[in-house]
Amino acid sequence: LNDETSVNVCSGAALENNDQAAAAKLAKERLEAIDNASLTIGVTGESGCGKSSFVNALRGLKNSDEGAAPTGPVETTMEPIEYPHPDHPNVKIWDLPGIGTPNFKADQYLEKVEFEKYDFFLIISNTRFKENDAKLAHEIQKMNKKFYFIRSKIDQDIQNEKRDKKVFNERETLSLIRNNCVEGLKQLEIKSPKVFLVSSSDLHLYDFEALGQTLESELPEHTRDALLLALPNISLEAINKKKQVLKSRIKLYVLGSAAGAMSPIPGTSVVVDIALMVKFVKECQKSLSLSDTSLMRLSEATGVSMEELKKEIKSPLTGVKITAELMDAAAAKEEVKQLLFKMADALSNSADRKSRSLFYLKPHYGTFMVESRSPACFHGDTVVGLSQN
Ligand SMILES: Nc1nc2c(ncn2[C@@H]2O[C@H](COP(=O)(O)OP(=O)(O)OP(=O)(O)O)[C@@H](O)[C@H]2O)c(=O)[nH]1
Ligand SMILES: [Mg+2]
Repeated sequence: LNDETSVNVCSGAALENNDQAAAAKLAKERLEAIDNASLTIGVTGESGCGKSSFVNALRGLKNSDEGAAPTGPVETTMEPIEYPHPDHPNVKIWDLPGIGTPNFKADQYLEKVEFEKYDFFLIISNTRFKENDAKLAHEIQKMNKKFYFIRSKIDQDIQNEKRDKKVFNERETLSLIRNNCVEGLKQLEIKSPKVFLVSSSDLHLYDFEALGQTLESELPEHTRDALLLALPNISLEAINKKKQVLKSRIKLYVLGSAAGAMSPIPGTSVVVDIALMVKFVKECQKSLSLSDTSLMRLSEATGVSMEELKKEIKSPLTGVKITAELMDAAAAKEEVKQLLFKMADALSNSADRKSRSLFYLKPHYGTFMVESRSPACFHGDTVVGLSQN
């Protein structure tokens, strides 16, 4: 089930039977499944091709940042190392040693790096298509695992061509590089090889965005959304995708926040813990680089100062510490009440009109008190979910 359908099932079937507690339980289970979705990516290729630099870029870090995978002009990564995403630790990126190095000979490479544990591989190559690239692609395919081929350090190729050619055409250069990789892979009988040209120091240029789109279309829903939220905020499109994923979760959080707290007797008060609400807003903040730490990382990775970034960002969540008290205060604002009322209304509309339900909430020492009220009473209270009416 995707988020939309599972909410409809929750708020439809369960609410039609006037069983809000069951609806809330379903939503909570769905949220737990989202939390538990994890993705393990293996970044592989020859020594020095730029694997560790790409791992850092994927995690929104510069090579010089604290916690970044070590990089360098000589062989650096000697054993497989796991790098969880700093804001989304369920996305695990493994920086693998170079294939063909003395400790990781080509013929035993995949066994040694324990290939089974990766959901898919990113094969990195920084030169013309070579024997080890072919070996890796062939072996990964034999193991029934997926891979995407990344031609790295494109900025260097562009620079070299500019220096060496009288007439330089960037598009032709890029197409030449891409074709070389595609042809190399086709010779391995890989039908429609996926090749992406990337520069880890300038992710917004070339094919990084296209890599994100391909992964989005090919990954299963759970892991796809986990990855989408973790990808660096390098374009408006990336941010809008995140917005869609987060938006689709709002209804689940609204319903799920009431799990286990629904009153079995219609018309009596129940209490809803707002910890889940705080968790969701924090998730939005991290995914959109709005917390101070993620904003600082974005500033370092892009070279745009914190001040400039803050000037451009319109979100009221920018740099704010999200606490239960803050959520209480926010929920008391008139415009938030209106918004929450609309949400409650939209949710209850998905149930049978006859059993149409509204829950009314008011802040209560870090939790929300939920009470059944008639809609006429709503103006004095904070509305968050659904309730019997
Ligand atoms: N110009 C440019 N340099 C890059 C890029 N990616 C990596 N490099 C440089 O290439 C060198 C090797 O990069 P690493 O990321 O350490 O390569 P690696 O594949 O992890 O190397 P090993 O761990 O030794 O196998 C470093 O000096 C990086 O700064 C890139 O996209 N553009
Ligand atoms: Mg390395």
